[in-house]
Amino acid sequence: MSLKNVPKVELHLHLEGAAPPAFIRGLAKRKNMDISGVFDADGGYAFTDFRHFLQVYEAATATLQTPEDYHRLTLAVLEESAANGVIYTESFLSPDFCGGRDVGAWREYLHAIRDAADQAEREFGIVMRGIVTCIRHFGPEKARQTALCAAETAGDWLTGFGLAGDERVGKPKDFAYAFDMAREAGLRLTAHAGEWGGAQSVRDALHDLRVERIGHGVRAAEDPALVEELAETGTVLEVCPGSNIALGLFRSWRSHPIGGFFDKGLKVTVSTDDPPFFHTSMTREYDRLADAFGWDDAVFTTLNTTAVNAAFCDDDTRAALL
Ligand code: ES4
Ligand code: ZN
Repeated sequence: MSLKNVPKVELHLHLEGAAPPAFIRGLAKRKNMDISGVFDADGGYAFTDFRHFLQVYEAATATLQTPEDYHRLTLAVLEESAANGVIYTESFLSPDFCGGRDVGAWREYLHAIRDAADQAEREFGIVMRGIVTCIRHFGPEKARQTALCAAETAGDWLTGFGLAGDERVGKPKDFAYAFDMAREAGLRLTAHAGEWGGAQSVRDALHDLRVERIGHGVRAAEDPALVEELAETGTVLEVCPGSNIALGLFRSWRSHPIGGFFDKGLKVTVSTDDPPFFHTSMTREYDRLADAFGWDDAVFTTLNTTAVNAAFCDDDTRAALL
């Protein structure tokens, strides 16, 4: 049985990372760009580990060069999400890739993405909101410029600010200024932590950036006191099990910590991260979790209610999802 038609809420999706390989191949061909190293023999994305993944991601993203490219990308991504039963999605958007952190250029990219999101809502019934993300391995100065782009466009659609990229580079504290700027602008906050860094990395994101959600957070499982803190503070985890398994962080679905986290009452949600890169979809995530942990519709309803309550949208939008 497939859980394809179960309504799903996704909080952690990188827009460029959701680009179908054929879409990127088509753009590269039209622009006469040679990005053959990006693909494997089957035409999928090819990478060996997380660092290589980030390089391939950036090489594929180099084909996206105009607001119109992002308009088409957003429509394609949302159509695919809706086909998997996703009714609401929060997507990470990167001014680094959309106009090189120039506020004026960023406004044009954001306008195109929003326009595509409005069209997708009318045509496919899926609701999208945006989270501007800075990229850790690009450094704190670029993060500040990214936060300025976010602050200038904050509102009812661009609702959050986040930190992605290589968790092994730098410390959350280096990004505190950018996060303070985003918080001042009314943006809600999340950060990737506890994926390539351990429990201390999650603590640092919580205490130094004061985020209300953590992207991944799965390595908190190594520290029972931190699990306790996550439970007590009601921190929401954007867990992406298929991504973790594809990148070799855990060997199997059954050994993934999401099962134990749920049993302990942590606020867990399920997302795909970068679905074509990890050969996954929201349907596959749900199907594998059902197989691994015996989760039924009641569990998935709990996960989705948690996700709706943790979504960075306004309360009217939230109420329509519950
Ligand atoms: C990421 Cl910068 C970036 N892009 C896509 N997926 C990611 N995961 C962590 N950082
Ligand atoms: Zn991610």
